[in-house]
Amino acid sequence: MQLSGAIGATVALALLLASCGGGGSTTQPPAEDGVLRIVSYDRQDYDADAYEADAGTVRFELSQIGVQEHTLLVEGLEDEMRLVAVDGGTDAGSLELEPGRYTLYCDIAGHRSSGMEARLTVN
Ligand SMILES: [Cu+2]
Repeated sequence: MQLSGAIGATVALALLLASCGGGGSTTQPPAEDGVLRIVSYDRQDYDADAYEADAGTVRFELSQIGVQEHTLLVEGLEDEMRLVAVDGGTDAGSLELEPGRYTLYCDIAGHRSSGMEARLTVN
């Protein structure tokens, strides 16, 4: 009785964590039109912790909800693309990417260190 109660509580906790948006281990694929749409929020986070795309020309679109300005860069490719989203607007760009793992981040002071970073897996 006590044991099954403990298991039930563990399952409930796992379900709660899994359903909790934003902080999980979700991987967001590109939209149907092939564009990888990324939303940034005032809580200094993107809408997913991980994204994926197909190798070749990867098209990015950064949008913003809230009042803070946010950017999107790919680590190591900062000279090739820097998207800036401000005042609810969007910014778009593209990169030629080989298969591999990349890191996306916001370069506004303090944002990356407070968690504004995400993985990008290119297949
Ligand atoms: Cu930011």
